[in-house]
Amino acid sequence: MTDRVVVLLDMDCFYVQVEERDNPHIKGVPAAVVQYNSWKGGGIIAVNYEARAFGVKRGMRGDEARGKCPDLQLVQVPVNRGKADLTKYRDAGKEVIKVLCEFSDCVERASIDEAYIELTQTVEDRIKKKNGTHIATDMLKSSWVVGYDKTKDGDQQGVREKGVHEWLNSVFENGEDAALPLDSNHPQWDNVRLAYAALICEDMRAAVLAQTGFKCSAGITHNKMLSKLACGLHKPNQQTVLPQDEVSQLWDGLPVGKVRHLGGKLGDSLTEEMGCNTMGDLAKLSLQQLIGRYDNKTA
Ligand code: TTP
Repeated sequence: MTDRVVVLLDMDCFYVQVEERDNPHIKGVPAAVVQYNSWKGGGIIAVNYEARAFGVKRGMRGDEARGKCPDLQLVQVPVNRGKADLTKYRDAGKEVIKVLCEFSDCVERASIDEAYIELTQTVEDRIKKKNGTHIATDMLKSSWVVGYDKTKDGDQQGVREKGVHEWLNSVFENGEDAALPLDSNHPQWDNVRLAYAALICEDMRAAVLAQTGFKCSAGITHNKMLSKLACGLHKPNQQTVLPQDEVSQLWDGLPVGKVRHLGGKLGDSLTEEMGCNTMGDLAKLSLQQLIGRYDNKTA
């Protein structure tokens, strides 16, 4: 199940970033985008991270949010013939996709502000090209590795860097300075590919920033479901690697509904009928048990 390397890239507070690019005076200050209906200050649909620090959340009315953050800048979604006009956000999303296509032939747009990027081939090509070169901690400047990312309050960046360093040391047998295990039968081969994917993803996110002005976060794993999950673990403007050997530990404490496709009725049914509260519970069920309850494809 680890033959592929897939990235999910998700723009940070996307509509606000688009508005910030058009109105630089709101950059770096608390800001939110509201729906065209201006009742009670409008319904908030996107919030930047500066405003989130004050407790401003999607779904609040603008007036309520200003109660939490008096200096909050509110920007209205453009309106055309009485309806929200999302053209500028869609166009901005297309700009990002164009950059991503420079890094892979296989990019799937998943929503207005996120895309899956199949990096399997790109990674293999880069490993061949870099034959024998290692990846140093400081090449992964905004990367986190699940299982090596336990932070209490305090020096987040210090913890991040230490975690990346430890992980790279475990992947490249003799430390970062070792030659790469280039053999695909090597026990660390999957992690070598993830490390290279992280390196490419750092470049890809830097290219998105340079060419569009937008910041984003990413998840790097062997499949779409895990990449989507990993992406949400460290935001904004960060990327998270989830090595396959760390998945079961992550699963144990993770409610089923947090995972892609399991947030709705299917997740409810898994909890109520199959007794799965966490992904760990779900992982203990056999495929046969799931086929006994759901159709083959769902199982
Ligand atoms: P999201 O990616 O869900 O959120 P976000 O980009 O604002 O913030 P984050 O950094 O947490 O990823 O949504 C992308 C955009 O889609 C968002 O900026 C506004 C729009 N949107 C809506 O209009 N209504 C909604 O209910 C949601 C979830 C998003």
